[in-house]
Parts: sequence; structure tokens; C-alpha cells
Amino acid sequence: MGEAKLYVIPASHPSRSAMLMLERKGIPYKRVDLLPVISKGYLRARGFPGVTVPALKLNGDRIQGSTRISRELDRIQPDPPLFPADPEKRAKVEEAEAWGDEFQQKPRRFSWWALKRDRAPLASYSEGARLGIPVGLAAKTGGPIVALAARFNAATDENVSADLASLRADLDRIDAWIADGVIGGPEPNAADYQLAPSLRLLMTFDDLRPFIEARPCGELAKRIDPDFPGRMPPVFPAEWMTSLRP
Ligand SMILES: N[C@@H](CCC(=O)N[C@@H](CS)C(=O)NCC(=O)O)C(=O)O
Repeated sequence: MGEAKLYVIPASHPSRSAMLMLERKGIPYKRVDLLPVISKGYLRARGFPGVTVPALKLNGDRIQGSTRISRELDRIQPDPPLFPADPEKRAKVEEAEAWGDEFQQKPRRFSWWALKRDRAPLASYSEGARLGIPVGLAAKTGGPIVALAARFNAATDENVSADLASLRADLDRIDAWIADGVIGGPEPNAADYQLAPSLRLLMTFDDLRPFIEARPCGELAKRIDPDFPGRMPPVFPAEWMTSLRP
């Protein structure tokens, strides 16, 4: 196997899904940290068909997207498996993984919405990253990048408040998958790896962590992805979070 190269954005949750799955498979890889927005042109210039991370170069192939990466890793190295062999069980894991692929947009929107208001927490999300410029400088000069990313991801008040209003139902759904044994088993599967980093990104928000960490899904997220970087001080208007309270 040639050297694997994984293109990521620091604290990008699907990027972490890909990192965790490569680690699970024991496949060594070189991580390339990219700045958001700039990443798009960079990936295109390197021959990737799309503009998002995670993007993986493996044995000369270019595989983009966390759900494609999970399947490709199982194809090239079946053990340990990321999907159950039993077709019925596999369908459930695939369903949870696909749902998680969409769910990613909530923590993504929250993050850009919050960083647009205050860029100071940005440095904490880039901890340990090699961006080619000092992390502090990237955070200081990152205004245009944050503004563009917020725009690309439609991180508007309207969307963010609606996403918060339905977040409790999302957490209930994830907890139900844990109760049904679809995720949270002793051998993590592709849906565990898909969902845990999204939950961890949500848990970097001081506003949200108390509503997640004691739940089964919060515990699962900490177990699967113990070292997620970043910390976002309270930022959401209290009235947007009423439905999170029991
Ligand atoms: N659902 C895709 C989404 C990938 C995605 O949107 N990644 C974001 C980072 S979390 C990205 O590359 N955004 C480009 C940018 O920020 O400029 C996956 O799981 O791979």
C-alpha cells in the first residue's frame, strides 16, 4: 500500500471521522491541514473532483467524503470491519451514517455563525494544526475566511435558531440508535465514527455541552473521539435554546 494522504481542515468533524477510521484500520497516513475556503482551490488543484474535506489520496485513488471513505477503507482492508456483515444490521448502520452525514451541517453552521460574531475562539479549534502560518496569525487574519464560510453554509440567524430548536430531537434519535445497538457497541462502526465528531463539535460550545455530555450520545462521543479541539464560550441568545431544556 502506498502512503495515504488525508487532507483535512482543523476541527472539521467529518475530517476527524476519516482520521479515526484510518486509525481504526491501522493504516498510517500523512495529514495535510488546510485553511477553510482556501481548501477548495487547493483540492481542485490536486485533482479531487469536489471541494470538501476529508479528501483522501490512497494508492493513487482520490476518495472524497466521509461516507465514501468508510466504504473504501472496508474495501481495501476488510479488517476490522466498519460495517456489519449481516445485511439487516448493515442497513441500519448505513441509515445512521447517512443521517449523520446530513446532521453535520448543524454543528458546522453553529460554528461559523459563532465565529462570525467573535473570532477569538478560532485559535483553540486549530490547536495542533500545521497551517503553514502560526495559528494565532491565522485566527487574527481569518475574518474574510470566516465571513465566506458563514455565507457558504447559510449560517443565518433563522437557520441557526431553527437548528437549535430541533437539536433535542436529534439527540433523542442518536440515543435511540444507541439503545437499539445500532451504534455504541464494543466494536465501533462507520456510524459511530460519523456521529461522534459532530457531537464533539457541538460539545465544544459551552451553551450546548451541559445538554449533551450526560446523555448516552455524549458519553459515546467522548469515548470514540476523546481529543476534539476547541472551546466556544456562551454565544446563543437564551430564547433560541428554550427547547433544549427539559
Ligand atoms: N458530508 C461531507 C461534507 C464535507 C464538508 O462539507 N466539509 C467541510 C468542512 S467540515 C468543508 O470542506 N468545507 C469547505 C470550506 O470550509 O471551505 C463529508 O462528510 O465528507
